[in-house]
Amino acid sequence: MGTPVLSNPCTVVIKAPTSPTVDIARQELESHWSLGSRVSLVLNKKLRLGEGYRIIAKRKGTSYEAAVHASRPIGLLYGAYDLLRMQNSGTLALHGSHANTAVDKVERPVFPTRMLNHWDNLDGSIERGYAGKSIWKWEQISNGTMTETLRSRIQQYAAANASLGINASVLNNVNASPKMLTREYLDKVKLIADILRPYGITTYLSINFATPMALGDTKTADPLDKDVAKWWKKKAKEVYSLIPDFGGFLVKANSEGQPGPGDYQRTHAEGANMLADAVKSYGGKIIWRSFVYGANHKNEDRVKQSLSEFKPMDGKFRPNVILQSKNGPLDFQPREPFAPIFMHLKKTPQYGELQITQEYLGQSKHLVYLAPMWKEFFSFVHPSLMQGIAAVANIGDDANWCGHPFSQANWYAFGRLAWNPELSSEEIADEWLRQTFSMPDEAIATMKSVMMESREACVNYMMPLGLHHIFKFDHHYGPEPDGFKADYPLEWCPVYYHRADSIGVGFDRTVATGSGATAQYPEPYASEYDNIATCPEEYLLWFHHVPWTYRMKSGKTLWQELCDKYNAGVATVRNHRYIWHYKMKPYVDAERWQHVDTLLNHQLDNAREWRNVCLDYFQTFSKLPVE
Ligand code: GCW
Repeated sequence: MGTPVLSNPCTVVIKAPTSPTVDIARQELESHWSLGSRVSLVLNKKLRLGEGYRIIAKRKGTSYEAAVHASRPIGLLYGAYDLLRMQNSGTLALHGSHANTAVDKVERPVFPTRMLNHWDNLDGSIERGYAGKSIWKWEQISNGTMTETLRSRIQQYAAANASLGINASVLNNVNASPKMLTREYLDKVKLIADILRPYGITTYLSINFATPMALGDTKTADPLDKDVAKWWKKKAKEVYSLIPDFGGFLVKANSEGQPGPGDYQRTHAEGANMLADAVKSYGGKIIWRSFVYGANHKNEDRVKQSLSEFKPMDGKFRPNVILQSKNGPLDFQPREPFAPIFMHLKKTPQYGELQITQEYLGQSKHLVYLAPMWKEFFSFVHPSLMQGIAAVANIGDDANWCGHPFSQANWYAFGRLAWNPELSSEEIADEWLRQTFSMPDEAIATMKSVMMESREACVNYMMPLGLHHIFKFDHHYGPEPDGFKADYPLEWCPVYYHRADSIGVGFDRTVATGSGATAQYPEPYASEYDNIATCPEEYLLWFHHVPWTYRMKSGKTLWQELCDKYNAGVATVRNHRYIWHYKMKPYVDAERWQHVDTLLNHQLDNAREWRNVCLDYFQTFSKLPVE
């Protein structure tokens, strides 16, 4: 967070027992609070606010009197950061008409678990990482110490997360190396966990299900084998002896080549429960991912498979197993209808999994603000259906953490929505812009609309009207609508998803003539999506194979509408580039202005390429003119 260290630090009055967390809160306020000479931190267990806090601030003459009350130290820290956020975004200010002269508010997080999933590998690379290498420099940790550079970087990471209320972090890739659980690495993890702890962040690890066998300690990884269960119990004991408040394990099993209980004809529940028993006495959790396809239900439409797999297991998991599912039924596409699994499992606690790193949304090269996409998800899947919310991080060792200067807004927005999914995308963008740039109100408003339009623009120039997964193989950056490889699984091939032919385009998922995926939705969605006349047009080609000359609500043909959407996407990016290039220069330092300007030029080229490649390709089927 932003303001410079002050020469006259304010006095922080502390009515709380000393603790490392309270100490951080004090230091942050001493260094950055500039609206008053005194601010109080008051711990009162009777308040029963959990991780929450109450802030009381009043403007008196030329300064504010402010106090944070909480029932736990972490509440004081979160409250301190909120005060700074209000200061740095102008909600509290000594001048100006729109600042509040008095605030009295109580804040409590909506999701108990607010978690980042790093897809970081032990060799420093990051799966789907676009902001440099991993921030965990494993080689800089040895013999119980780490370099000062690393310690300070991890502290900054922890502070940034705590300032948003993020309280859990899975350090390594779900495609996990068995080496993660060796003593060598656990000793290093302990040191990281020690840094994250006072910031309220619980450390978790992803595990490879076959770890005991891969390390040569057992002959099998069969979850019902006694030696295997014993190995995991012993390993859990070791982990908890190093990190007593360790969160637990995140598991990707029998998915995209990862080992799992299915290798031994055991169910996901049998696999998860064996691990759950190993960590239970320590209060540990097993977070089991539902992102499974190409296994037991491989002949089904991919979007149906995870529900088919996991619905019969509802009620069969131990209480400390959580099922984690992506927001959409396929895979982090620019737009997907919500994943129906959240409504079907009644006895299993669930986490939602979002993706901050823009694997399918231009990576760190496109300005795409993701809050509107996540709000769309919450508008279908009520937050009360989930005990937690996780997101695949976009953090790397780039100096600006996230690659694209605007990608930071997505990390920020995830944290804010995990705290309170009722916040609007606009509010969050406004807060972020004011804390990130010093711009006059008009420029803030302009950039806010750029951010707000950016995700829809991306959908439009990449795959409008419900098209999905027409990305280039492997890297998922550019378009490859004709993508087909006979030696690849069909569900990795773009042609499998758009199904363009001389009649029309789109994936028929209706009950009568298609894959029947619409039937996995609860009413009223099932009927609405199943019927071409009532299916929302943004999902049209997701659920229906639609004739090229079909009349859309606008009165245009599908083909014309498709062309218009692609063009609209390009036009929006062109306008964003224009705004940044011609209007924002006075308000942004030269380096960031240049960086964003270059990226927007690149994004515009890419948007044109998407449009041209896709329309040229689809035209070979529609045989209709492109205007
Ligand atoms: O989106 C796909 C990615 C894989 C990823 C996988 C998953 C970690 O392309 O890179 O693997 O999803 O979520 O497991």
